[in-house]
Amino acid sequence: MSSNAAPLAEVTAADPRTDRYLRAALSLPVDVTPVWFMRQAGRSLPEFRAIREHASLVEITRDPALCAEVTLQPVRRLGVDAAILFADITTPFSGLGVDFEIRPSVGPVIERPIASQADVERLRPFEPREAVGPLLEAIRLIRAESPVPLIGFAGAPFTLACYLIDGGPSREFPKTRLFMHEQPAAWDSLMERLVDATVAYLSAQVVAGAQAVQVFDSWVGGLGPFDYRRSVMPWMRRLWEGIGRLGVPTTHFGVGTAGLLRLQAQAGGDVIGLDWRIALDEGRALVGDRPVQGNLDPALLLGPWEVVEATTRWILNLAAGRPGHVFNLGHGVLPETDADVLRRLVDLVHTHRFKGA
Ligand code: 1CP
Repeated sequence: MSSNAAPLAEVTAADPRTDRYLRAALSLPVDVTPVWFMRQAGRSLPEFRAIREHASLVEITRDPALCAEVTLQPVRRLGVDAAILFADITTPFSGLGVDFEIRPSVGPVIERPIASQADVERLRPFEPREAVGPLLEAIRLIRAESPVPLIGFAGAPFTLACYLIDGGPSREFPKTRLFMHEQPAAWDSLMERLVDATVAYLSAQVVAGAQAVQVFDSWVGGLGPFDYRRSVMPWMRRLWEGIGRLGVPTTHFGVGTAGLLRLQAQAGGDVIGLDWRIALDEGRALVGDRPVQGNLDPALLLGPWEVVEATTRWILNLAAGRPGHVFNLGHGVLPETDADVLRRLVDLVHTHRFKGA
């Protein structure tokens, strides 16, 4: 831990939630398993939808007080053990000179997708203060108010490239995968720029007060191990060399990554994310017994509570009461999820006791 971060020294004992998440991320013993949810802000919370009626996502990220409020809503309502900064993985794009919009019920859409080396060269170097000043101010406000640690985040270079090259949401990202092979030099210069921008972005978040960071490589599970090793992993190593120096716990997340977990762990990250397609103990073994985060199927929360409870207890028993598990969903909260079910799930995780094998 570097002196500028000191997350454990800063937390107080006033609220038992204060340091569970950070301790688990560092494989230290905890009183109960910490829990938070990817995409916990927004969508399923009525108080978020009320704000969203008069402010767009981009407007919220440019208004520090509103951004802090939206970030803290799930902490208050759900009792989770960490807050995640309210922003999108595409938020830094404007600082790179990329025009985009976030379309309701669609997601990010890029005005002029990247198709060539010349397009890559038009990207501007990322200057955090200029690009995301209000977001950094929001981090300071959140830190002053939050009873739980704040997680900063960024998209991983591959997942960002999926939007920059394919131009919008897709599950297969065919243009990105072709670009990688047809224009390898342009791919490498795009990756280099995105790594540098992401290190600068996450460093600025930590300097502003983020106590942990998570890198979302949401769509990397679409690649086979050969492509990952050749075209993505060297850049992820470089990314982790940069953010490993920040002195805060880091989480490496992806979806559909059962076949890549070993390589992802080699690339870096203190905590490795597991989706729901692999048993927690098997995933943990694949990542060399490193701390893991996950791994409940988000779709289960739309169904009978008995199934949510049984699966959650199964996951917690596979974690076996050993340090180094952060409970989460295997991917983001689905928009139709009932906030009361999320609250009930937090209570279940906090009250579950591992009874031994
Ligand atoms: O708790 C939170 O919701 C925190 C804020 C947050 C985060 C962490 C948002 C707000 N987006 C993200 C990350 C994000 N965005 C990821 C990584 C996590 C994941 O895999 O889910 C990805 C892939 C995106 C891209 C994105 N932005 C999508 C998915 C599109 C696709 O390809 O399927 C969507 C729908 C958005 C828009 C968006 N981002 C966030 C919100 C609340 C919304 C909804 C739109 C709105 O309210 O205007």
